Amino acid sequence: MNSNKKIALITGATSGIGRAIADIFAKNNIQLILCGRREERLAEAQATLGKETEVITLQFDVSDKIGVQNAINSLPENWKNIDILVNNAGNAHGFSPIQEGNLDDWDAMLASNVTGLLYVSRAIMPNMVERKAGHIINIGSIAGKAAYPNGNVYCATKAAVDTLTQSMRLDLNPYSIKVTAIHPGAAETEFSVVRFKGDTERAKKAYLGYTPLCANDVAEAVLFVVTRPAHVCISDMVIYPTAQASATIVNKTN
Ligand code: NDP
Ligand code: 8X3
Repeated sequence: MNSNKKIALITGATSGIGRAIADIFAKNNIQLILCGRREERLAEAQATLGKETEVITLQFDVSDKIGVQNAINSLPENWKNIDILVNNAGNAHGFSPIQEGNLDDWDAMLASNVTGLLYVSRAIMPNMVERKAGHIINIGSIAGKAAYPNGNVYCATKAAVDTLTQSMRLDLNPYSIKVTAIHPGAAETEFSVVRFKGDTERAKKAYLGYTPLCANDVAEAVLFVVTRPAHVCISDMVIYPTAQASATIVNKTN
């Protein structure tokens, strides 16, 4: 434990964008609280990144109200002052027209992408308010900026992330807490495998014929926003792959 280093809590640190943020934070002298449901992935991340910085892990589902609060309460005293919260956990489940939507998929998306973000933030914000310091980064999506066919509930959850980010910035303004949303376009992670329920062939097709973002492209943006001077808050950042102009317009070369 090094009291000169910042402490970051990252949700969804077991894969994709969250893991890339953990990697880049570790290289930049930030202590890590890594969160996710898959324990073996958390253990691997701790073993690997523990060589570069101090790391602890918390295993919980962001949509479990009690589980979230218990996990945050369980932090050792010298880890409780979280400087950076990255609300990254989330996924799309399914890809159907709204009239054919699967109710369990809807529940899962609302639970992880909206309710979970709220529960984790609610557990951490009071400490930031008390210290009049902190930075919250919410990972939204271009899906929250404009709906696309079959995106329906996923798009709505990310529009909620966009609005909640604005609300947080307003309510936390008196306490000098920075609030940022980062909205990536297509990034090749486990995202499409989850959306298409383990159909890896279909997931791969989402990234064929162009160069999508990689998780590290988003992580570099997160590192940029958390390393601005105290008086600078990047409030909203949209990041597309160069080939993509909207969720549905992608310049495919083959
Ligand atoms: P991944 O599927 O690779 O990662 C999702 C992460 O979220 C995993 O670490 C998973 O961990 C965690 N997670 C999901 N549900 C829960 C839950 N209920 N409780 C706790 N953790 C959960 O996808 P990405 O890295 O791409 O996604 C990260 C974020 O980026 C998401 O919010 C996504 O919506 C957003 N995004 C992704 C884009 C893309 O094209 N990939 C573009 C725009 C935004 P575990 O399963 O271990 O719990
Ligand atoms: C993930 C990007 O375009 O598949 O949020 O919704 S998209």
